[in-house]
Amino acid sequence: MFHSRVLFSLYTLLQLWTKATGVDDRQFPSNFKFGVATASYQVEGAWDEDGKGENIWDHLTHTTPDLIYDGSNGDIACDSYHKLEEDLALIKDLGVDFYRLSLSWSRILPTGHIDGQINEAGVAYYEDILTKLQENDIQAMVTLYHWDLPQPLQEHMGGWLNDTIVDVYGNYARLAFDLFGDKVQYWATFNEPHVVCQQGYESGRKAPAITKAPGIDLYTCAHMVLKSHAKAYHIYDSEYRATQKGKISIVLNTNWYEPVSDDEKDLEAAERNGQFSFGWFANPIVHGNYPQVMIDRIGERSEKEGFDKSRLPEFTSQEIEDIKGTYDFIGLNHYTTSLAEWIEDYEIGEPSSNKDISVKGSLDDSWESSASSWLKVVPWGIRKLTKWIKDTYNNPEIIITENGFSDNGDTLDDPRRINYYREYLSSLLEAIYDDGVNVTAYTAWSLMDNFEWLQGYSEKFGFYSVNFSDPDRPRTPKTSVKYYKTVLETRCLVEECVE
Ligand code: GBH
Repeated sequence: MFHSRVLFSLYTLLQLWTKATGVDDRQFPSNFKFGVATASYQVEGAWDEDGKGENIWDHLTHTTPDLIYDGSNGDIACDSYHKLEEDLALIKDLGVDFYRLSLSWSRILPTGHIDGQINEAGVAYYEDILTKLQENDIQAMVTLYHWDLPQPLQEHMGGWLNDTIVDVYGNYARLAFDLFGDKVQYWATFNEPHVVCQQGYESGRKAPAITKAPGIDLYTCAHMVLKSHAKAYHIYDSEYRATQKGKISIVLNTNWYEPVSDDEKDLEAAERNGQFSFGWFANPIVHGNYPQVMIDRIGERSEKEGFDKSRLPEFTSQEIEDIKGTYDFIGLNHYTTSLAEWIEDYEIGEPSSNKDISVKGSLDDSWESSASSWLKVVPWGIRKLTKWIKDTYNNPEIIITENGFSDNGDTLDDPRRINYYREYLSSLLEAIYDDGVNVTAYTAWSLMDNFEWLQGYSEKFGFYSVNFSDPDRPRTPKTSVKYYKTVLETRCLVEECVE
């Protein structure tokens, strides 16, 4: 076929180019795993079918479509709810070791509550995916919460601001372990709590888009999320681990924060940035309690602002113990790097989390761009970041749970995506072999183009292109499919390393 020949020669060219650009020629360890990811709201569609309840993304996109770049929503998305066989064929074709997906809470429990109705059709859908993955020897990594909270829990309880959500979430988690745990090798309790809380309850760039108490609500949210995470971890640990033998943790996102200079103050600013983003969650989970720099700074500022206690909630010593150690690995979503520069602390006034951090962030103009304003191609960042995690958090097992590149999807030929993967994976090989970082698996984002939150369908991260104007939502492979397949087959990034 003419088409595939063009793809093939392009690929050969890229391989040749590889030799010239110093891509690492070592092979990934034999037990290293590769996967690919999606998330329920971004791909499933069928937003009100077969008994599914409304969630905060259904609600946000329907009530304030102006917030979404193209006024779109996830009502149909990739229609994955109806295209299980097709999706499975794509996953199989890639040759991945595992597939990372998330459960739509309101598809399983329409009200969010365990004592409401369990939606059998929703359960059957996930049952079906997981069974088929198992039949095909593909492991499952399942995220319990990738941002789609049942709307009733938002409306009647205030979502992640209300303490009672800890038990409500715990019950949902137990049900999921109970129903699906025999087919799940990796569980993630939450996807990116930083985004859930900072964007959901401060910047307003994610549902429920609540912006009314900056510098306060996001910390309350994180407090509840951490307690909910620990709750689910302990339920799994005490009730399911022995029989189901999976691993469970949380997925945290962070940039690498590169100091703008080697001035002591910029180094301090970059470290503080990392503590306020990754450390906010990693410190309680690995070491117990929030990072000291957060406790100190938010405490001091709160006092000066006239609060009678810190805006950062305090854990009881029992809670600190409950949360500490609740990880079997660290799930890391990493896409990009930003620069961190020391600045004078913001003056006391209206609180905000940015003022608490007081670091000036920026991007380097020389870094290659993508279709997402925040995403620059900075491959060495993943090496520095994983080394920092190794050194700061007791050398944990790290699983890269997301990493990927966006373009605007003009063509099926996506050499810039291929380049991104090659360079980031090359840097990861250096982290593994030269820095001794214990990275055991890697997940590309994403299987296919999908609903990119406030960016709607304008930024594409997929290996497969989806035609969103066709009611059938046909999927077509991009050039990067062939690239990722070859990486997975050879477990390496250059031709020469394979005998
Ligand atoms: C991931 O987050 C998500 O898990 C996934 O669902 C998503 O599709 C993927 O990224 C690609 O975006 O709103 O301009 O302030 C990645 C971490 C953190 C990156 C928040 C974007 C906000 C940019 N994200 N960040 S902005």
